Amino acid sequence: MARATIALGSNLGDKLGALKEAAARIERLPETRILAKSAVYRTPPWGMTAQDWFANAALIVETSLSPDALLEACLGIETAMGRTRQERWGPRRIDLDLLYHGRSRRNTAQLTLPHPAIGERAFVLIPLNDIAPRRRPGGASIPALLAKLDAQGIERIADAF
Ligand code: A4P
Ligand code: MG
Repeated sequence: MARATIALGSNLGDKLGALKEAAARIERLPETRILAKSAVYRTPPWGMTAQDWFANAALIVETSLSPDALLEACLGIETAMGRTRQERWGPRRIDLDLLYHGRSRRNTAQLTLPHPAIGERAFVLIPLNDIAPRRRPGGASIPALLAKLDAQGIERIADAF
């Protein structure tokens, strides 16, 4: 069994509904249960800014799925929820990023762990802080990382999903 952390994002249609549906689908994965969920945040679009705002959140699971199997399962949930891959960073009903899987470290074309961009994105760090405040992505505390980022316009919109 390992603990894994997943970041969720949605910026199409019923965003909070999409986060809830994704969590329900994660809960139904074999040998996987959710241990903790963050609050839900409204975040300005990052990367490709000419798109709607995102609802972002994060959760921790306990799972016996391997990193590759869990990534595969997450990509399967994205597809089942109607995500079609078009432009990079473009609009999506659901995006699931694997932030951590136990102590796994790897860098392959398929999967990089820990996720390489955690420390650069307030929309990931703020939900992560709800469920894992002692994490130190890249060796720095979450507050220290956030102090260097633009977290303007990020707003808590729901206590749970
Ligand atoms: N991949 C490698 N490592 C991982 C990992 N740790 N977790 C590979 C998940 N996937 C990983 O991802 C492309 C490939 O990355 C996957 O097939 C997997 O094998 P993708 O989800 O198809 O592509 P993407 O999401 O369009 O690109 P990318 O670079 O992952 O974008 P991001 O970083 O996910 O950014 N603004 C706000 N406010 N909130 C957001 O959530 N999200 C994005 C997408 C842009 N702007 C945003 C938000
Ligand atoms: Mg992604």
